[in-house]
Amino acid sequence: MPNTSARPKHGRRARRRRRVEPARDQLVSSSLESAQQCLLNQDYGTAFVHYLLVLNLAPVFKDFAQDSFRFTLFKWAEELDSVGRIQELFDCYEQALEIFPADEVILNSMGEHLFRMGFRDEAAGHFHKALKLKPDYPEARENFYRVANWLVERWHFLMLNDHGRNRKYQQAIHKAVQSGCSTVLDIGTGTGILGMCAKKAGAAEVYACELSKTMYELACEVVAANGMEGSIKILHKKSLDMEVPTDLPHRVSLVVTETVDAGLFGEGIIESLIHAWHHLLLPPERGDGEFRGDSTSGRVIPAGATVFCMAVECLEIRRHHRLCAAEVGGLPMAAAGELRSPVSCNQEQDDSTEPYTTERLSRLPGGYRALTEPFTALTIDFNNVQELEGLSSREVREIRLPVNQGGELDALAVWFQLHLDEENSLSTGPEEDTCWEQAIYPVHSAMSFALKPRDELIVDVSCRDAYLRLCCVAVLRDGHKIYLDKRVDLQNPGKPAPNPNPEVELCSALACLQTGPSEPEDFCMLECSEMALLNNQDYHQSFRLALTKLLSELKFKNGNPNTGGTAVSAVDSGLRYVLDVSEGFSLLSLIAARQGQVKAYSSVEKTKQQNVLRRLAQANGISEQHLEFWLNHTEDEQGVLQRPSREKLWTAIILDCVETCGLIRQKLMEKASLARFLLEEGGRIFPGKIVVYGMLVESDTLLLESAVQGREPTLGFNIAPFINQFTMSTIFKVLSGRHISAQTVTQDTTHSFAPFEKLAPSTTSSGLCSPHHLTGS
Ligand code: 44T
Repeated sequence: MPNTSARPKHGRRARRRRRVEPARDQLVSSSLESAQQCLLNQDYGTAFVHYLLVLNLAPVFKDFAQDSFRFTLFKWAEELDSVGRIQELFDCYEQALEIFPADEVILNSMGEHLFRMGFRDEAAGHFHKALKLKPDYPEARENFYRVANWLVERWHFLMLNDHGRNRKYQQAIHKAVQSGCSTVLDIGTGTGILGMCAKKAGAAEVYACELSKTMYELACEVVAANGMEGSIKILHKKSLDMEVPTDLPHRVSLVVTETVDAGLFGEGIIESLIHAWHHLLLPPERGDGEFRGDSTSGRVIPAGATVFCMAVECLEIRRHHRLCAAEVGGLPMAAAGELRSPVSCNQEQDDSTEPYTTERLSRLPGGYRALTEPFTALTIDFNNVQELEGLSSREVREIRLPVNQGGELDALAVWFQLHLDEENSLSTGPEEDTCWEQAIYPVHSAMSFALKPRDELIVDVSCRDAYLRLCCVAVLRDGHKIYLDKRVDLQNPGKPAPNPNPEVELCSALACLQTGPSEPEDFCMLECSEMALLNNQDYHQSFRLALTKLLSELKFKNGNPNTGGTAVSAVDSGLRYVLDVSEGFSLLSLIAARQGQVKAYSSVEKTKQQNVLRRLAQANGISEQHLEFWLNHTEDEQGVLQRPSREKLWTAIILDCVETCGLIRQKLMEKASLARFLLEEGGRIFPGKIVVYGMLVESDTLLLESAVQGREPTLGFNIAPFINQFTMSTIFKVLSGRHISAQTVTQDTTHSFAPFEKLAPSTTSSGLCSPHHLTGS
């Protein structure tokens, strides 16, 4: 404590200080005492406030109180988290970081909370900061590895490892520069590779822009490491925000870019190029079309693209995007109404839906079958600004794909050929050995539709909101048009369209009988992983059998411990209570309720999904009182595990803590030990145990996705050590025989594992580490 008896030096101010200081010191010391006492009493909230006061008033105590302060913060945050007071939780962390801005432990812990709340970029940023402050901090390193893909997406590794692609870009750039394009702008430079190609080819001025901060910083490091620091000007900007002369001294003669995704336009190349032609590029070559190559006209690499599409049958795609069976775990599903994945282009654009997903078709477990030949869906000339501008206003174009293989229509697969210049082109097709995936437009308007040879598939092609949209509209069979969306028949809007699949028709008829006709917009969205789980018959059947077994075992036991001795209402007597705490959409509560004499509690939270369960319950003879939505009644997470009501215990608690990607939800596992005390005698937790298997694998693909493999693939440029800082220690993959070689390969199984870091000399790890999670998640 400062010496309060010291003589004051200056008149009134000093007198005031003399009065204030002892009071303040007293406040500080009594607050410190209170903080410590509250901490002992485990009253973390009050302890935290006292510590804040002490440390704000008397920073001299920072060193002394740092450990207890952290401990208090973490405990209090845990409490706030458990009751969903998230805003307050982050306020506390922010207050803590104001006092200890360079505390790596607080930063790392805040990152963990951010991560769990879904703020992944921000979480990654916090782990990164913690690691920068203390590079040998293992927790932050571990966490950072696990979220590195939010800062540097995995495809950067694939693209940089694709020597063929890099080489073709290099050749095209070299030719353009040699033929006179001396000023170059690389849009979306990533690690800077295309910009460096331009410089190496002899361009006088090279500029590059990159919108991601992490990638921009990486590009700066890479360019410097390759001795081009002064000769490439890199901007942390979106190209659309650039202008002459602020960002570029004058217009350039060449724009190079690979801002394309699997669906070509998803990274905004159309908008970027329209802007570039208007603001950043010299005017295009006119007249004869032949590029003469001088510094007075502008051009773009790639020069253009051709987009292809093809209809495919693919079980792996089907099971992720639509319901594949009429019954799940013995439960007829007709009354569920339409269930869809969030990938769809035939509905109004909405934030929760994407027009396509991406897959590398050749690597999908179970493979795929082409039902049509590849067909040209669109061509585009990037050197023609009118064409670029006209793209979004282009009419919806109908194309017809002759079917040459019978099979179920599951999706349209889309890929493209990128014409870098007259000689060099890249293809992202399914048959190519490249880094590219294909864009997948799943079909889910009909439960199943079998195409026959000689059918013609009618597809609408349009370009809206900078996305290429393809929609399977109808099938032309023996001169008749069969519309695929059963809810609209364009020719006969009054009547539902004839459905070629009698089973589907029967199911929808039954659904209508039981629930009345559904509204056209009455569909329910499920995540792809939820859909895949719903389609997993073994999974539901196993739960069903286990539940049946348990309930019949208990039925023959003497008396019901729930009701033993106490008076119960007639409705409750003999009832068993089953709680399903699965996350997301789950049918297991209904499967339990269907056993009879069971009251089931579901944890499904979304209203539309609850309605699906209610409809299914009604259609399957489960009365309203026998299905409850647990989370509708509990205000906080603590309540998730409670007794069904006073004096009752659970017969079964379904606690499925394995995510479809293979991760184990640690929090839910922890709850299992708590749940045990809430079970009636003979009651069970499902699953009873989980066996985790592991195996050592060798996989080139995995390697290519994990780290840049030296200098060779990147044209001799020194890029690998920089981007490989963002290598992850654990990744999640569906493994199939094509990816890996190992002793045993389980098809169609998802595993999480840590790859060997073959080329990362800094790792001391001897190989596979145990796949575990972010601390606290
Ligand atoms: N992924 C394909 C996308 N950018 C390809 O920030 C293929 C996905 C893919 N910067 C598996 C395999 C593959 N101004 O760093 C990014 C991005 C940046 C811009 C400045 C702009 N207007 C833009 C637009 C984008 O450009 C970089 C590349 S974008 C696309 C790369 C291997 N899954």
